[in-house]
Amino acid sequence: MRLRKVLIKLIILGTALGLIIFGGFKEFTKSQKANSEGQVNYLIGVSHPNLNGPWQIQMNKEIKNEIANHADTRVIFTDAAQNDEQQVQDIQTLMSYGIDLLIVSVDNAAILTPVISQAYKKIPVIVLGRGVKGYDYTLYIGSDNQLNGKMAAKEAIRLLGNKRGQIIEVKGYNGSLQAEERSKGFHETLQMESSHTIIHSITGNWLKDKAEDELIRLLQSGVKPDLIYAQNDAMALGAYKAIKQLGLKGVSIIGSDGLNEKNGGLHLVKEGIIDTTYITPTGGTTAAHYAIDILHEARGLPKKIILRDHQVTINNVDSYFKNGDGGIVPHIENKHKRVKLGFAQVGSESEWRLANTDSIVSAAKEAGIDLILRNADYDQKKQIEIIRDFINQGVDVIAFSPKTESGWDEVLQEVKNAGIPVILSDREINVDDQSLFTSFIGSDFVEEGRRAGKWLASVSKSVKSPIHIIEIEGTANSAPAVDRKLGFHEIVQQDSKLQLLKSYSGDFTLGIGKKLMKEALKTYGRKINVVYAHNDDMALGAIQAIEDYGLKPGVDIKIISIDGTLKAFKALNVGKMNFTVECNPLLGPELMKAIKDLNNGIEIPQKIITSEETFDQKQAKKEFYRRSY
Ligand code: GYE
Repeated sequence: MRLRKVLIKLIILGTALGLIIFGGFKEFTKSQKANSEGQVNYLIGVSHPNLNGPWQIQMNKEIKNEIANHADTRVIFTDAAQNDEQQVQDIQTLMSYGIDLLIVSVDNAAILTPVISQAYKKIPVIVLGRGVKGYDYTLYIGSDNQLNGKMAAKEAIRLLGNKRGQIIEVKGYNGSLQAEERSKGFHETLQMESSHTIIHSITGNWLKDKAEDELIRLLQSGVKPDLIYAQNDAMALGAYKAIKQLGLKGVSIIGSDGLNEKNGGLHLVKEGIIDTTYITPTGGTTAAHYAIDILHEARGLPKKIILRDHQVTINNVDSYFKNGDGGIVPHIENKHKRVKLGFAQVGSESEWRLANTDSIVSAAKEAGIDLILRNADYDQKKQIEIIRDFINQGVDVIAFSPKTESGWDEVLQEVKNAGIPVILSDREINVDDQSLFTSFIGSDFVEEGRRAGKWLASVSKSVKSPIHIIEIEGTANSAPAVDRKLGFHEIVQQDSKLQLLKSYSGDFTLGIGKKLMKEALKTYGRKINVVYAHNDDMALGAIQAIEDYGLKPGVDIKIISIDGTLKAFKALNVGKMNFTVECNPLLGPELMKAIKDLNNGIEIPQKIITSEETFDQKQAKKEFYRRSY
């Protein structure tokens, strides 16, 4: 069988080489020629929407250079030249060549998502740089585009000063999620924090010439902007050329990408052609790294890698020229001694939390990292004190699971002043200054809430009468509670028969879950059809209260929960719970890997989002024996 597969691959290689000669496909990397005699184990296909953009070309270069280090791996690139249908075809053709993994960057998410979901059913898929709708992929690598837009808006406010500014927005490609998300971040922040107005929003398709032409047309109609926000540097250069041609003065220009090459953002800022850009890593090298890991079936791989964008103005551009596109990377001083990690654990409130603590302790031991783990007993003040102690103890890195989203600015500023990198573990925070932490490792809680809502919507399709829901929320103002509520209601509100009776504010413990359910039963009794609990422990408490009340949990009242702990699987197995959404507590290995990278001066992603499943009673039966927490 294996020989037959290698033979097929060699035939494909022969054909593809033929195609190259006829220019059907972009190119193979040099190393392929060299190894065509050697063992070919893997074939990667890379599909681009448009390869004439400097950013996409940089992405390719990085992938090629990285894959060239793996003699048994070949890569084929395709370029759809900004034709969405062509890109759909390219992916189908790559699939027909039996590629083992697809890397794809997308312009038009709506048109490309279906063919990518199809591919994902068969092989691993890495979505790179520009996203797709939904979650049908193995790994997404890219920037937080909404945050990119938000940063650009804050910069526009800084550049415009007190003037009531008139802004023109030059968007990327219509239908591109990247363009939409940047625009959303830009508009929302501008509205919330200023009285500047976006007078026009035009589309430049990420291209210099198109942006230039569109702007000339607009400016010739007498429009006088104070600032132009272009969603990439190519279009920002087009904007510069347009205003120059029409002799306009004093117009600020913001771009994004920040490449270190001729007409790249770093040079445009240095030469004063544009005011600001954002270094947006292409993720090419990271994608190639993970592609190799995936092909070699590495375990514990994340679902999303969010790369950090760096703002560049005339004030700091030189540091980027000197230190390369990462600029000054937060790193650990005196990197050769054993790393000392201070971990401020939030508490021991749930089964999930206990598994999380174990994972951190064992992973630190395995990684040879000196761990000081202190427990804040679910008290934010105590957690802040523990972090201050870590500064005084001179630890190299601080990591913690923030009890709530707010109240961290002051102590994190002290940590930053002490030059100690901070990694957020499992829960995010709300801070204006994103440089107060280096990275976040954890789950997408909004998506977890959506999955709970989607299950309820799917099992209630045939039901005509109203379905009454009780929600038991986690700790108020904590990231999991805020986001799991958001995601659940985003789905539930789409179906009028799914009706929320009441939301109770809990704290992720079994005891409170039981107490609040008792209260709900006293008020609503048999009217309750569904309980949505933000974690398993509260759900298990609710189950006890329902049984005490004389009803059958899982039968008379459906139980939906989040975490996916062993105790929840036991309840699913005996039919007392109906559905649980996994939230992975085993964050230790990913955290230690990030700390080691920091110790080696490697820039770590802004966010590492874990990969997670969902389990109904049937699926839980299959998975039960493999559950480790
Ligand atoms: O769901 C819950 C714990 O922050 C993700 O906190 C974590 C949550 C988890 O108490 O069980």
